[in-house]
Amino acid sequence: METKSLFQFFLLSVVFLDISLAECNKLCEFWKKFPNRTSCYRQKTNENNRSDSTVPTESSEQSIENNAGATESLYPGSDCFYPIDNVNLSNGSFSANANCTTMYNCTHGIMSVDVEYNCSANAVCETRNGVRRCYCSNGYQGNGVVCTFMTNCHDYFKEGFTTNGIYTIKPTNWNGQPFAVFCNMTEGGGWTVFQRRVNGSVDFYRNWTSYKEGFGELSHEFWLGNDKIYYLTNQGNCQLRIDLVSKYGAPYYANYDLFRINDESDKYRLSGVGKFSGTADAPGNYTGFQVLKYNLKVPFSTFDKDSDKYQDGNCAIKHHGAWWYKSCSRAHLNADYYAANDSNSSIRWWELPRSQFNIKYVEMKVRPV
Ligand SMILES: [Ca+2]
Repeated sequence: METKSLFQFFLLSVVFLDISLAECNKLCEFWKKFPNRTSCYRQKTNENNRSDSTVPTESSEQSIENNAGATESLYPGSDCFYPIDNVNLSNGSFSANANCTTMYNCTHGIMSVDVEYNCSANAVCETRNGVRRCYCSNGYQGNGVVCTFMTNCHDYFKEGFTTNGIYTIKPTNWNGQPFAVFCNMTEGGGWTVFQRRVNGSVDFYRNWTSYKEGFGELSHEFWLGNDKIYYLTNQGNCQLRIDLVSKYGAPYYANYDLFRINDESDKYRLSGVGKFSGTADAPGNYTGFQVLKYNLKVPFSTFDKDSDKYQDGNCAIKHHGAWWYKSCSRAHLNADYYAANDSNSSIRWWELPRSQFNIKYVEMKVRPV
């Protein structure tokens, strides 16, 4: 115990007299000869170059150099002890103190101590998997010091959320409150769903305002809303996936490697439809026709707002739906669920094998490319 107290006196001298790292190294070399030695450490003092992403990780040797100025490996594999706060850490680990106002990080036997560590207002101080630190609250992503809103379901997926369900997001540039979306974490994960048809329990024959704002239930049948779809599809490039189940119960899908709509000032025009891949593409006359490409560059229409190119009327009324109608469309995924057999007002996808009409199930979703 006597030798340990003597050593602590030396260590305190290192901190308070600002002894150089080289001298610190010598001290450690000296003390290495003794069993149960404590490690060398440095206190972080200059926060001028503080980064927003410096939660230490086991491989963040670079950040250690930046934070603590410790560029030499003293004792690879050795543990750390910081006597001032009585903190022990194994090599390569890090942990905050009880109220997450100081972060300790042990790398190569050097303990770096960040006394300006502090949780974001949108974070909690918790211990998870044995590591105490700031963790961003639900709906936020980041290192706990800086937390930003999740902007889509893919952000959640990247953070390890792999369960289908309702999550809260705030897309880039969205000025309203964060809102709920349904995330489909299958088929590669991270899909933000914006339309679903299941059994016809929700009426999709609705007006412009209803399609602008959205309707239905996220866990069942719904349209997310054109304003939200605009922001979702304009924060970087998105791909679109449409899952379909035919009237005979067979599943198909259509994938477009780009999907984007414009805002209301341009009538939610379908401004981007990329390359098609998938199974919703019948061999025959329409092979390669790719259905949705027909609607590219076309504005959105509802029964009370005719933006289509159909001279004799309003496609939304003719087909009982709301869509990017031209004159009119190869896809009618917002049309009637309980339409008569093979009716033009039924949910329809022109290239679906065997029958294009009366589709039983639809889910439309986007994900960043
Ligand atoms: Ca018209």
